[in-house]
Amino acid sequence: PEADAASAVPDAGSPDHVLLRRIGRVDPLSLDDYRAEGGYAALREALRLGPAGVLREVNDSGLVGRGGAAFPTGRKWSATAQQPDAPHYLVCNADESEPGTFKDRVLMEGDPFSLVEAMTIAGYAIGAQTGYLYIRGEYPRALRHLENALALARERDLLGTDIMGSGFSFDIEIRRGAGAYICGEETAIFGSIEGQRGEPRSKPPFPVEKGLFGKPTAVNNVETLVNVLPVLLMGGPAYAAVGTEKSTGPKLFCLSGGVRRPGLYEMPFGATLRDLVEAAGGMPEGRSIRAILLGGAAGTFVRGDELDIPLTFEGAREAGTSLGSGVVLVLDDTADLASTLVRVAAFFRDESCGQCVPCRVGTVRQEESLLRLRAGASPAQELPLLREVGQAMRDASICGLGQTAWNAVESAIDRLGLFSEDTHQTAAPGDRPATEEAR
Ligand code: L3W
Ligand code: SF4
Repeated sequence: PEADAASAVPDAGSPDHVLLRRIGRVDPLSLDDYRAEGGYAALREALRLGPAGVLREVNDSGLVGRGGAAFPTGRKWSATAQQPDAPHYLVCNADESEPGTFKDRVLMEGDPFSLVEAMTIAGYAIGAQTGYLYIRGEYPRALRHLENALALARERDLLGTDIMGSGFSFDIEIRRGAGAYICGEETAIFGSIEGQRGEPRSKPPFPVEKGLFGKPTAVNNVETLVNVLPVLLMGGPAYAAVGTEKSTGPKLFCLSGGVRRPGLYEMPFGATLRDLVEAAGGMPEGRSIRAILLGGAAGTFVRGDELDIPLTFEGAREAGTSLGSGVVLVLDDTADLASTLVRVAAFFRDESCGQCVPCRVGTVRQEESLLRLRAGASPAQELPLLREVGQAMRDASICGLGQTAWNAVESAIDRLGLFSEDTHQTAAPGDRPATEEAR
């Protein structure tokens, strides 16, 4: 078997894994391997339950989206299934582009049949006959493995007409992105698939009502879809018992930065940041945690002494941050935070689609101000401007890109004390090293 996906999973083969359990254990190119390890049992169960039964299990499971926004999957699927307009479409958002995110890549490279099976179940539940898999163009190995999986599934009547003799017909088409971050926004994907510019559309109407080609569409992230397999195999209520009441099931965390063993970790919701850092071996000798960026470029910084934050949607929210899609980027005490922020701001300036003014202009102004601050400009002069620009982007941008482009910068200023008058560009008072806690 190809070892690449497993090399990103430091504890590959752990008996505690649900989502990652086949990574490194099966040949990702072999349908026989996949079936020997439990593959296609969930689809068989879905066909036994019928679409309404699948919707019931997914609703009971409490599964929420893993792409960052945590919207209830059962509600999204039920709303799509109920639409009188036809046809219905399924879109798998595999345009994994959030800086620091690599979970979907590992799933697609190391266990591609699981996504094909999960998409088939989703199509069945929402009444779709066609699913589009929109994959990031920079993932050639994942693409190759998925193309192979689709071809083998078709050969064995697991895709196409009359799947497993059930009368249900469904197939999947792959579309590749071309390097634009914005094409991971769910409505920009529609434009990209339809042959238009990949630009976000205003919501409402939500995709469940008017999505791809103007038809009812369910858009789900790769990890969300793959979770549907354990939902059906365990049953919705048993799945809901994993994790916490409001954040159910297992979750993938993309841990990068200064820890000893960065990589992809699977943990049930409810573990703390400390648990995750400890699972990765803590910090190297002599290093402490300066800050942790949760949720990627669109996310927020927390301090190194906030390792008790629970890794749940509600716990993160209560702590004034958010999990996003599961990025945990650890910056040690040698990190140049001002330069990290400039890099984040440059990313948003580059990736803004330019459609709306607050984001198109705001991301440029934000970067300029950060460059001035890094060069020693007075925070008293710059910070009010930066805040005003940030608030305008948050309040008036059409889509999540502009709405979140100020998150990391704001949190670095307010939570880490970066650019504060007293400590200009250094640690804030009370921002103590957390090496001991990290171990
Ligand atoms: C029906 C309603 N559907 C909302 C649906 C909506 C969408 C989902 C979430 O998320 C997040 C953002 C980034 N009836 C509905 C409804 N929906 N109300 O629910 O919707 P929304 O608009 O809250 O968010 P979004 O723009 O889809 C994006 C965060 O992700 N993010 C980005 C991650 C990047 C990756 C990646 O690279 N793989 O995931 C980073 O944290 O901040 O919160 O389907 O249609 N009434
Ligand atoms: Fe485009 Fe930015 Fe407006 Fe989103 S917020 S539509 S990325 S200009």
